[in-house]
Amino acid sequence: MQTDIPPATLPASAANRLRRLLEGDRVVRLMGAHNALGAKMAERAGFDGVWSSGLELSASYGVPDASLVTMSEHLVTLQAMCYCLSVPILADCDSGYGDECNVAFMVRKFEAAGVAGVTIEDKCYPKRNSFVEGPQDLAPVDQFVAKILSARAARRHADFVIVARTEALIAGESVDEALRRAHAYADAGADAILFHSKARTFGQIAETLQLWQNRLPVVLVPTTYPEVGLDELQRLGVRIVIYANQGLRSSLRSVERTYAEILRSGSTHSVEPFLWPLQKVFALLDSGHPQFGHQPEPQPPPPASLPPRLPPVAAAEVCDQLLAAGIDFCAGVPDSTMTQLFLELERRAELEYLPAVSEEGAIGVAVGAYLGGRSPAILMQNSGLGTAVTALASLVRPYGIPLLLLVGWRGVDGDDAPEHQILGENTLDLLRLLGIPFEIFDPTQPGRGITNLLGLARRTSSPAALVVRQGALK
Ligand code: SPV
Ligand code: MG
Repeated sequence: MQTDIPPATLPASAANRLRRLLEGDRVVRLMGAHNALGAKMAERAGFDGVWSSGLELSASYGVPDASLVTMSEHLVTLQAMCYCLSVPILADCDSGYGDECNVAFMVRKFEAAGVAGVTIEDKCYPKRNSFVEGPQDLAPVDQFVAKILSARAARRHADFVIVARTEALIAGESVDEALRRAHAYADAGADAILFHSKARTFGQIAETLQLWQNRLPVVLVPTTYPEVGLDELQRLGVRIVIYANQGLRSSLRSVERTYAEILRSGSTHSVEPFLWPLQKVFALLDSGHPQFGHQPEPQPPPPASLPPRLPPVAAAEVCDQLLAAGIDFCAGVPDSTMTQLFLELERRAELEYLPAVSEEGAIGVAVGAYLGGRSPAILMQNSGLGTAVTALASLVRPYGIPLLLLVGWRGVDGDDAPEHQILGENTLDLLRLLGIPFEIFDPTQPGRGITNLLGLARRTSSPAALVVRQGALK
């Protein structure tokens, strides 16, 4: 039977892709991950591939990086990663999960799962993480050579990459010993050598590389010498750089802060601005999944065009509304957008107004007033919002002060001095970034924004901003 279906072309295998990267002429960047989600994030960010880090994997089980997580558990993780990734994975296989028989079994399993290559290190089983205090037991060279030979014999395709990692420098041995081992591993047929070091500077590795003369491609993990840049690595001919655990450490830090803030504030409101929207999570999960295809991630909406300016409202009316909402104290730095309001405040005996020389100072005074039982509002220009970032982020937000901000919005309506333009364009984003809810002041309903925002500020124990355009007050 004749068909006109073209022959299927299989994409290059992961091993082939890693092999080609290894043979290319630029440093290949791998990012550590311990599950498919982290691996997807690495791919999405643009890394060339993924390092299935033993430390991260152990951490995901909540246990030390000490050969406790089994080969099969690693395999399950790798299968999940391979299912949804296009970039290749280099698996961190510790010391090979046993002797050379275990290495052969592992290579077969990992290669079949779609992994591009393995790294095996010359330490005794069980291994301990390279950076923990205490002794590090190196395996005899011939024992490790047997593992390399076994890995080579077990792989089904010659593209499958075998990286031999020497821990000689980690174990306190000399550069000469590291090189002696590396040469033995090269003789045994390793495809690349990983020289691991826990030195705080690049000097030890630089010396090693100079003497190694790129006999085989070099892989580095610059965890303890993080200042070494890509240019330097490129200059020295390094082929792969592994950022082994920065993903784990950054999520731990972020999670720690988020959890503490939820417990402190009694709600999730204040952390919302720092979280991915669920739609973005869904799009990440859909991407690369055959059933769902690639959903483009939602992009932030383009800046909404501003509605036309409305006729101004009398500043006296705004003062009345502030009083009606319970505001009894104002502090601020004069701003031409709200000149009439500042003048009105100075006339009102029942609404105490304290001019300040800086927005931070005004916030400090207002917080003091609040703690003394007053109900304060702050008036400032949007340029002052920049000055006040520290006070807002370090004082008002963490201490849960329900502060109403009236922010004059210069630089947005196109007819202002050029020095106001950048902050004008970014005022709303700056408020979003600080997690401060806002409304744009509507002169036709002067009480609405004040009541809404003050209510919100009091309910959520956080600041809220009313953004006032030029020409809104008279
Ligand atoms: C890992 O990420 O597990 C590694 C690198 O092997 S290190 O933690 O530096 O040993
Ligand atoms: Mg490891």
